[in-house]
Amino acid sequence: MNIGMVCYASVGGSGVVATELAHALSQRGHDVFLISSDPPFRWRDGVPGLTFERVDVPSYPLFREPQYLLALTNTIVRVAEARRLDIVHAHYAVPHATAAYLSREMLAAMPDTPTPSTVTTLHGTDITLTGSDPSYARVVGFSIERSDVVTAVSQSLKADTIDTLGIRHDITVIPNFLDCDSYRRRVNPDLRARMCPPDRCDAVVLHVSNFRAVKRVHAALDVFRRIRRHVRARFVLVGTGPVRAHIERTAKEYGLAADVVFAGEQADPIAWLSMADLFLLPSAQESFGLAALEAMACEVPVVSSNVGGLPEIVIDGVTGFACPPDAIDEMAERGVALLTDPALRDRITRAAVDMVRTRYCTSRIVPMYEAEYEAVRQSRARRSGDQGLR
Ligand code: GMT
Repeated sequence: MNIGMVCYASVGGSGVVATELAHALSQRGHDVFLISSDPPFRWRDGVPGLTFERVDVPSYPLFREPQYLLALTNTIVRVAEARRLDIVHAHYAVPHATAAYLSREMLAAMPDTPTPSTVTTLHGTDITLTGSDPSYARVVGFSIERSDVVTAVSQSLKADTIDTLGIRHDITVIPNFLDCDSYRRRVNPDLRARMCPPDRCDAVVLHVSNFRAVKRVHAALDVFRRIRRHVRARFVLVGTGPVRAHIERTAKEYGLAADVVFAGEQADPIAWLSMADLFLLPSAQESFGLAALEAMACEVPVVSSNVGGLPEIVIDGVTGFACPPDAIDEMAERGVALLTDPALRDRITRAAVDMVRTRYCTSRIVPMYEAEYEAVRQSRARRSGDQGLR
């Protein structure tokens, strides 16, 4: 099939999922055109069957507001016309589902171009935060309803979509995934020694995020502060974003500057995950928690909050520990237990790795998207056949 994949380029799970899906589909023989304002974070050049199509948003002195929705719609129409797209797959509803809808309407009016089917994948804050904001909710809800296929990355997000926007469209849950061959623990001893010099440090506690308020990085720091009272641990934070400066100041105020490392954005997540002993994700909201899944695949036990879709992967006491978001003491207690009790740590990491490998590998999940594409393509072909007969 010819597939247009629309996503944000910024660091974030939806861009990662869209990019990895694009790579996997191209490996399975499809022609995929990734439509975004920049090559996304996980983009790899030179992959046969995979082409990057840039969205240019010109700035004119007349407009104070960048016209992203128009530029994106225009780009989708241009790519669909040139590449005869079968599918336009929008990741993150705001405003990508709307751009997909508008472009399909335009293409339907163009007699010599096939009309693609639209697929919208809901990722999280496009429903729970931005999508349900009264400034956007009606157009977001409308665009989701008009998508040919709607998928959500967890059962929890499906329920939130129905509750917050009243969506009636069928929503298929297709969870996030990772490449199980690449996501294995591969310790880089130099990196480990740099982050945790053996004479001063016994364990690495890790947090990876885009440092937005919803990730509650301050709570992760508070959990680490309590863990530090019992274990000679270092806290490594990978990523960057709006709350980073505040967290750096707080770490200094706590007298923890020597034990807290801000590593910034890192291109090789596996190397960083593989040198860690514990992963903290105390988010206020998390529709799936791809970062937690990646940690589990690399044998890093996870202590997270129990919000949104997190308990679907961090099964409390089985594949990790999922605590109420404000239960800082409980999270610290669980963290200390995992760092000091090897039998507990082994049991949890083994169950987590088994779960990832049986349920969340690319090879299991990507065919679910292909099945949706195929079903919707066939139903569109049937509908246009019926119209031709009339
Ligand atoms: O909402 C965000 O943080 C952005 C979004 C993204 O684009 O990265 O993250 C969401 O999508 C990810 C991929 O499906 C999920 O793993 C994250 O849990 C989800 N974030 C939230 O729900 C806060």
